[in-house]
Amino acid sequence: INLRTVYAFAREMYPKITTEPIQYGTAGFRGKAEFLDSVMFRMGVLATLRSRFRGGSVIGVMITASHNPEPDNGVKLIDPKGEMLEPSWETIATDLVNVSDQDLEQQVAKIIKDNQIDVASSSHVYVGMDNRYHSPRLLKAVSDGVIALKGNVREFGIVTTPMMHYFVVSANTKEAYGKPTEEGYYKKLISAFEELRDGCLEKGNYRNYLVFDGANGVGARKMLQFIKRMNKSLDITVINQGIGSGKINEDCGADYVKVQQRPPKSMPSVEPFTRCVSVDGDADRVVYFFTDDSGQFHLLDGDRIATLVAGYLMDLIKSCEINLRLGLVQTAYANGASTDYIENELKVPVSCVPTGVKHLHHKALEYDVGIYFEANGHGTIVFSDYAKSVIAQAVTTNPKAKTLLLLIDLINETVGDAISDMLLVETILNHKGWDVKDWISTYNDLPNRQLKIKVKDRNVITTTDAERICVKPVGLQDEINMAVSNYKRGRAFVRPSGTEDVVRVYAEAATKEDTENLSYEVGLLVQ
Ligand code: 16G
Ligand code: ZN
Repeated sequence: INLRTVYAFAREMYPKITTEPIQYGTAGFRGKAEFLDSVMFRMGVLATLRSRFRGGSVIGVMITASHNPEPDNGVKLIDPKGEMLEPSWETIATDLVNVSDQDLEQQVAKIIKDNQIDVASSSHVYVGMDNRYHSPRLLKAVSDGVIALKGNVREFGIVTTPMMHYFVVSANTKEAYGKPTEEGYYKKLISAFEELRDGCLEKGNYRNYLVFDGANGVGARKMLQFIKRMNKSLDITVINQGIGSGKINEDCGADYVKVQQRPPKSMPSVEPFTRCVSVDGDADRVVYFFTDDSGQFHLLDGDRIATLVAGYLMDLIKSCEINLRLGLVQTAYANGASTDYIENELKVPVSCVPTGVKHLHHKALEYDVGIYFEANGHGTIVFSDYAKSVIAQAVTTNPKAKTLLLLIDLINETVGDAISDMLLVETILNHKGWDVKDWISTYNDLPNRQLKIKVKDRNVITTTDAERICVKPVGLQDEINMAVSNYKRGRAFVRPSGTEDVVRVYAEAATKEDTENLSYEVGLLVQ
């Protein structure tokens, strides 16, 4: 490979137009789309090198800015087993993206040398994008980066983030996981879902109807595809389909619903207690909500999904008479009431880790059945190889174990998947004969509030104990403790955001008023 061509190509087609440093953060590179062309080209280059480094395994590249506003875009790399890019390569990525066009050739040579990459070996990169209008342009830049280094690129067009993770895993496991195509993905999920329904569409309080808010993103398009292929096993109205004037994530979607604690602005009027689902712009997060007969809004977020799933799986495992270690992983954002419920009622072990999917996923792998969810609705369930073999064995003696086997197929283990998670929740509610009233009555959420505080340098705040304790600036934690001690069931923490230039404040307490006051007080301490 002639690196000179790479350099010439980059300078001509994808010049770096800003010297503002950019960092590979919790969710890859994010920023205003107009500054990302050179980032994308270089990430195409990096994915090619990463694939060679991993012996030719498929590496995924997803172009999306998830729940960010429409003018933003972003990119993240997916490692061979569907996991997030290895941390040491995050640094390599950051360095590569920040060098000048002049230094690009040298930097690429350095990566090759440092990692002893055989540039003549084969390389495979899969690339997909969300439906932002600038995504196709950025996707071309990634592909050009792959081609510049003579790698193989396969473009998947508009897909959800979890679909990309699925494609990468299926390809790298020789299709044991399913076919690495869009149809393969639909087929895997829909066949498991319909078999789990077993022709029983409604049961007890469970009704088959729901409203799906697609956030004007790719999740809406894919849900329409699901509906076409499903045998009417769910009756779904899709809103915020991304047609017309609606912008991605604007006044709708999982982030809006969760943070604003209200339905999307475009919500049609529906019967009270109708199940509604919101996903984010790239469909890797999901929350449920409903409005009761007095017009009051109720949220069923990631914590609710986690507790529903944990309770159900625990019962199912028990009834199959098998012994598997089940555990749940949360972050500091989990509602205190959900943690109490899991520990004291469900008696499932809970651990708390720092924000970001990679931390949750990693911890969940320590259990036979590891359930992880962020309160914002991102999560999934991972089954160890041991668990899978025990379940497969149990099927021969206990027909109930078949349900577990089908659930494994329904769940996208590689990463949180809004649509797969939704089908899982629908399955559990259907099996239990539950409506949203039954679901929400399992415990009472503590009122909670999140604030964003703009500061000069958010990195002056450092934390420990899964972000629950503030280490620096010295003394701040004592002040937070003082504030918290004045409120019944009070809890609060502060942490620097990994995706925005702000400090985040979280507070919860016994009453709404107390929560408002506590968050305000803690916010003042940070400023
Ligand atoms: C990213 C993370 C998400 C986390 C969020 C926190 C991944 C794939 N995504 O979107 O899990 O909740 O960042 O953002 O890890 P913050 O640091 O700005 O609060
Ligand atoms: Zn997302």
